[in-house]
Amino acid sequence: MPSPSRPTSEPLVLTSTTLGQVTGEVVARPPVRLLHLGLGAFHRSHQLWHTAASDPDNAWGYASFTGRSSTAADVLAAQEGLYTVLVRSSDEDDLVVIRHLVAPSDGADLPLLRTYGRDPRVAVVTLTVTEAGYRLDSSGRVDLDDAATAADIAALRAWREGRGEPGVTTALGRLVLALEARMTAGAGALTVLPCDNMPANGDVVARAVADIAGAVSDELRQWIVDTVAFASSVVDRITPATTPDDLAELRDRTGLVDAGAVVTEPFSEWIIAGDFPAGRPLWERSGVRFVDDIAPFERRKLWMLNGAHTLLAVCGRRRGHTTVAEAVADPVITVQLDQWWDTVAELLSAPDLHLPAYRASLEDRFANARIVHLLDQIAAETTSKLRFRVVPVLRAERGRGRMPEGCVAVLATWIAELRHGRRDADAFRPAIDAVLDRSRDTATLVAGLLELLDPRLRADADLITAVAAASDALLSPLPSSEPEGRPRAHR
Ligand code: CS2
Repeated sequence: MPSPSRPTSEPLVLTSTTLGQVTGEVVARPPVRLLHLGLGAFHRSHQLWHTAASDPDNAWGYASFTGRSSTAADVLAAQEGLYTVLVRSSDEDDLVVIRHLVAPSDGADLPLLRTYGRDPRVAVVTLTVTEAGYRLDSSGRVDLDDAATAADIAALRAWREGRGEPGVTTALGRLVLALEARMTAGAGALTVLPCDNMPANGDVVARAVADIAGAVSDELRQWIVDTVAFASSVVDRITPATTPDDLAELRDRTGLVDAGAVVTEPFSEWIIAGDFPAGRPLWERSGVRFVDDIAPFERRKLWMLNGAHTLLAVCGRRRGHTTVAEAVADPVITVQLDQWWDTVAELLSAPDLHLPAYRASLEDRFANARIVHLLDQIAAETTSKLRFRVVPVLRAERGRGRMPEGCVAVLATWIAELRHGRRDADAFRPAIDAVLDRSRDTATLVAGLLELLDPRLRADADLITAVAAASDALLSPLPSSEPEGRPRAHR
């Protein structure tokens, strides 16, 4: 019996064959010379986009590993790693199919990771694992007592002693595993290039990797310190989670089904400082800047953009807003935002920062309502984010003897929302719950939560008083009964 034929109108999945049919070209793919940990939407809209835009000769392909879930790798592998970046300005969409994701891979596939680690042609490992993904303590060091990190160290030790496959789960544990494979193979130097929103991210990761490796073996630690280059980078491109509507729209426009597509804004920035002993793509062809001193650019981006984002997520949601564009259309929020930017701008002093233009461009970018950037997405991992985005501004201001209203407002609102029972995804949730449960008065509660952000804040009695008063002022009258779930000692 003949098999039923597919209806001709059924859209085809994006692959090199279907793309070739649509464009009439043979779709060439580069060899793998770049590794990535954290195959999410941002990696697709940023590092992969820049690599594709700067590599007309197809010399630099990526093998990119997912984090905790294999979903993105499964989806992209079914499309041979091809996917579309939909660049969405305030009035039009531009589409580009990226061919540089050669091996979308499951992060749990450790033998594959080791294979790439051993390959001397691999020259750079980039990371986008989120601030919380590094599992740092409040002093910025990797927390070796953290259960997952400790388990990885034990697994890496057992692996070096020849006892079975290592079941390593953390991003840094996997990075150390790849480096161990490289050392053992004698494959030579490469560069680790973190692309997460942390100041001095190269130095932070270098120290964390050395600490983990040192707990595994002195030889490994020494090899890493002597051989591996750690570069720092500032990355910027607003990339909200792709929605089913985006995918449907794309299918209607191209006739191809692309479940790996990402939507992003036209703006993109990548600033890098560091050495590349094994080479790198000519990323500058796509506008990437290489600088000697990255610190001023880090502060500008983390404080002006990310700090403002966290302010919008915390204070905007409290006012009932759902997206960034909605929040910045609210005059109450714009007053807070302007106050925040004024404070930050005063602290940023370096030539070359072009602050008025930078701020004006942020206003435009945030107001682009065609980029549906959910405040809930930004609110994930607020504790880690506050550490890098708000606390440095707060400490600089307190050091000058000032009580920065913008910082106090964000912290007080964050705390008021926690007291109201808001539960966003946060690696520090157990610690937050412990503080909420044990604190009998607002000042103790505020001191405990500020201590999670930076232990030095606990000693600042004036700050605690200011945040506690602002937080109390935000609390609506207590509900008559306990909310469902866990009982709360204090709110
Ligand atoms: C955002 C960032 O979710 C967040 O915390 O602040 O992802 C932001 O969109 C990017 O850093 C923009 O470059």
